[in-house]
Amino acid sequence: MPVVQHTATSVVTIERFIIEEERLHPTATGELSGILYDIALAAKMIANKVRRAGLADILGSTDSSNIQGEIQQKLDVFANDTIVKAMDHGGRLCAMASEEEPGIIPIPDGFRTGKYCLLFDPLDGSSNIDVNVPVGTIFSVVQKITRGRHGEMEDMLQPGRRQVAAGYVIYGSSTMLVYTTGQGVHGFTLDPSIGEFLLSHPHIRIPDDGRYLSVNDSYEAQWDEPTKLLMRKYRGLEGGRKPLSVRYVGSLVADFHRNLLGGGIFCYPSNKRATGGKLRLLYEASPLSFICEQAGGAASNGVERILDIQPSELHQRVPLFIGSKRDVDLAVQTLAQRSELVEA
Ligand code: P6P
Repeated sequence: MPVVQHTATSVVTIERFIIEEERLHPTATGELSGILYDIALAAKMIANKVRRAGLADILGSTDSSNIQGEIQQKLDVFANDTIVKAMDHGGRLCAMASEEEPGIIPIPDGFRTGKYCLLFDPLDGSSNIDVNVPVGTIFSVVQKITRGRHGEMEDMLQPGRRQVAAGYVIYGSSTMLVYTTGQGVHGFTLDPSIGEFLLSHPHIRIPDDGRYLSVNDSYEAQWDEPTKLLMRKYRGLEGGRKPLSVRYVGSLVADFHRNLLGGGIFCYPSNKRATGGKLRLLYEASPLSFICEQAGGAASNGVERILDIQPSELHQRVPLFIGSKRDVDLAVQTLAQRSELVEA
């Protein structure tokens, strides 16, 4: 199926790109396009708030009685509510799930429902806002598999390979929306002067020859021996590989986005205190893994492909090794020693 051909010099809004992509699918109903439009709208509203978070103290008198700390603490709640309000009445969704809410977010009675479910982390890494580190929104779209109008837990607990769309917004030096619908990965940069996301990174491919290693090695004492060996290999201390440069800002979307463009690997291994890892499967690891694979990379929990994991709980955590395929393969190969140690 031919993909939409644009270059970085084409002036293409995300709305136009979505329509052109939709035309490549004769059976498309436009519902998925509508979801992507609404996510872009919510992203603009969140970007507007995040961009001014540091000024809340000054703007508090004009903006509201909020003080900086209060707005910062509430930014992830604001982001959550903005997405829910932008998405709940469009008639394309049958349910939502958010990192901010314990259970399924139903579509209110009186609103039309659709055939898709949206799972999202409204503002990942929000604790970084007060030190001006980029934060992000991550989203995943799956098709309803149960009968009836409203989404159920079974609709949410689908393996990542069943996603129909996934993306993230990074609120950094510029605001970018990066998404895939299975036809490659495309990035759009917000031009705040006209309030439009413009195509800036068509057909993103992750470099095979990775440059970066992103890992919080303050947990080294908590890692098992194969994990410690793997990090020594990435650093060129073992196995003769060219050492990777360590870059870690502690904000998943920022670390992932840099490695997607520059090549390399992001690792959040299991450790003695977080035996199942820290990051969430359904609305963090799974959508980023769909994007990474569509860009030519790979993603694993150290044993199996992230997109093949059958979820059992809405907020379940997972160890994550995601990035350039060669670097992920090295993780799986090195961590396989765990089973050898167990069998020995
Ligand atoms: P640690 C932010 O709190 C977050 O959820 C991700 O954005 C980030 O990758 C990770 O946690 C950082 O965790 O344990 O290194 O502080």
